[in-house]
Amino acid sequence: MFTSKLNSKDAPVNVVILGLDGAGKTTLLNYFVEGQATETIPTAGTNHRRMKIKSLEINLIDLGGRKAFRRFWIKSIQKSSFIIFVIDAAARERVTEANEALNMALSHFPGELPVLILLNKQDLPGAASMAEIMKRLDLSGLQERDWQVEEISAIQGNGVKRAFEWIKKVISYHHDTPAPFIPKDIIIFDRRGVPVVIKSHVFKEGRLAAGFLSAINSFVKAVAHDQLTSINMGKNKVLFIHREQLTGAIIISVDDGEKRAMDLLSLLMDEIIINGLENAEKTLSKFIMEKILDSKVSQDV
Ligand code: G3D
Ligand code: MG
Repeated sequence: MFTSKLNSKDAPVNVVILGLDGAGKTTLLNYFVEGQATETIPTAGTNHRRMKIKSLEINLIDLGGRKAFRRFWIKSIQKSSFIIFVIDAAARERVTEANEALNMALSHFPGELPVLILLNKQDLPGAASMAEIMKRLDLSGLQERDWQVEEISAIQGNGVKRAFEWIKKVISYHHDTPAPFIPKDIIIFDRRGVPVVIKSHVFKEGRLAAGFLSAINSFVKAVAHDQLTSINMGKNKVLFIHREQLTGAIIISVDDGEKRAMDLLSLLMDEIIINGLENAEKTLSKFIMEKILDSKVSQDV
């Protein structure tokens, strides 16, 4: 879910900053955005700030932390992909209350989304250590997540850069999913080595030079089918799968991942076998639309 939220490339990523009133949320937000602490007044509504991490728009939302406001957190939490939870480490008497607020927040936050807990006000002499606070927090809501705890001072900026680096890392990690993988061609041969269906024919792309095609063709005919698993041809690589009298060939660039290609081809061959050879062309077109191209591209084809 995190991945899908972050993959909607046009939409900014919402990061919500939560914590009790006075924990230092607004001070932190200002530090993130301006690189220094600026004076804050207690936040009654919300503060929104935009920033960019690489090409990604980040929408930072700082919500009022007073008890009466906490039920308004839920809507923002549900729209967010990342929670930053700020705890005033110098307010030992409020750690239990902070823990309750944290768990309330987590109960509305999908279980695979990341959480950063910041133990703020480390500049104050009486601030509790990470070990002390961790002992008092119920962290069961974090089990399956990417999560991290950092000690910071939002006023002096200590630890803020480190915390921000973690946010950046997690957000870019989830965002930098590989580009859609589009093989150069897919050819399914029958047991005599005759092509049953070819992707570039289905889409009239004509990407494969005729010579290249016939070379693959002769390879398949010449070599005992089930022994042939891959050949390199210049910048291209052809991978083969043999199944139930059919040979599937997928042509990729030598830089492409073989596993992805083999998984794709294997899936396609299963579908072609299930739907019958006579429907191979239809099965291939549908497969390309649904499994290879995204819906926008497929409309253009
Ligand atoms: P909130 O947005 O979570 O409610 P604020 O909290 O950012 O408004 O901060 C509440 C108070 O804590 C502010 O002081 C702020 O200066 C102070 N504060 C925030 N971060 C730190 C920190 O790291 N160290 C110290 N010592 N103080 C911090 P005032 O006096 O304006 O109420
Ligand atoms: Mg505030």
